[in-house]
Amino acid sequence: MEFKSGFVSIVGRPNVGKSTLMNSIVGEKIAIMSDKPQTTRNTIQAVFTDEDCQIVFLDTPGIHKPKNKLGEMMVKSAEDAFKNVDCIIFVVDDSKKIGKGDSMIIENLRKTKTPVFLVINKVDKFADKEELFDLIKMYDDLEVFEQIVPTSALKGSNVSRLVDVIKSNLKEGPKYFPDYMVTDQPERVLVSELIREKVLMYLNDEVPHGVAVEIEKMKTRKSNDIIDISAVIYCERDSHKGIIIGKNGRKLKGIGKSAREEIELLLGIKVNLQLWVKVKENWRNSHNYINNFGLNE
Ligand code: GDP
Ligand code: MG
Ligand code: K
Repeated sequence: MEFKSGFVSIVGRPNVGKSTLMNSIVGEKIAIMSDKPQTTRNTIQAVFTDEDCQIVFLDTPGIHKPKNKLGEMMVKSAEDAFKNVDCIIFVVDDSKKIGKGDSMIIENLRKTKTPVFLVINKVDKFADKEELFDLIKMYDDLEVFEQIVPTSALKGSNVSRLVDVIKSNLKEGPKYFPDYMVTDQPERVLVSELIREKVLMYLNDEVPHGVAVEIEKMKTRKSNDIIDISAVIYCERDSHKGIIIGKNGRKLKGIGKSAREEIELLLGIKVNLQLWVKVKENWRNSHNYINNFGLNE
């Protein structure tokens, strides 16, 4: 069976039960990474791993009402963050009306091409099924959500259904993290994944799947205004290497430029990106090798 993995954005107002939901999904398997106050960055909230898949949950800061210029920039970067995930989970609770904050989020979600799933949490609070059906209908009428999953994160009801829905939306991919979380540098993983995404985008399926990215160096300069990143793009054949580099290095340049721009958005700092292409046959068969991607110094 192929291993599937991917990144999922989790979005929703405070108090709807996002943290409780993450806890319920990952259970004892892995620690919740963070419940930080808003920053401009996307942070890893939790990682779910089982025999055949790994789901990396990211929270998406700055999607709420922009209050000023900085706020607007954060919203922009949140919108961009939506493009780099496999799906978006929007969490609401048992509230009968859609508030202003949620409306803003929903209008943002409507614009994205990424599939959006709605979780209606706290269903244990409903006195009868009719109330839930009414709410499902209200959200369904918006025509924004691919699927609607009612859950009670507190009681653990229907949480496995949500995992199945996410799973069915993931593509084949590596295990970014070991079964137990060891990294304190999830950003490395995000950066390497971003570069990999750009490589695949530029290749148009010419080198399907046989590409991995390892971050060799990621260090902020003393001046604190620029980060130097060097990364190796691994492929399986010499011919692939040629394709990735392109005529006069043009393809690699394009990959580097668009990766750099998105990493700058992700990290909120100027990036100096160096990319190298190396051939490593059968890297896919080496499990340890994959686990180390983006994780070692
Ligand atoms: P977050 O701010 O979205 O991360 O929300 P939290 O996970 O911190 O939950 C906010 C509050 O809602 C806490 O008191 C939770 O115990 C409660 N809560 C979360 N999920 C449920 C649920 O399914 N049912 C009920 N009744 N309460 C819940
Ligand atoms: Mg929380
Ligand atoms: K959508």
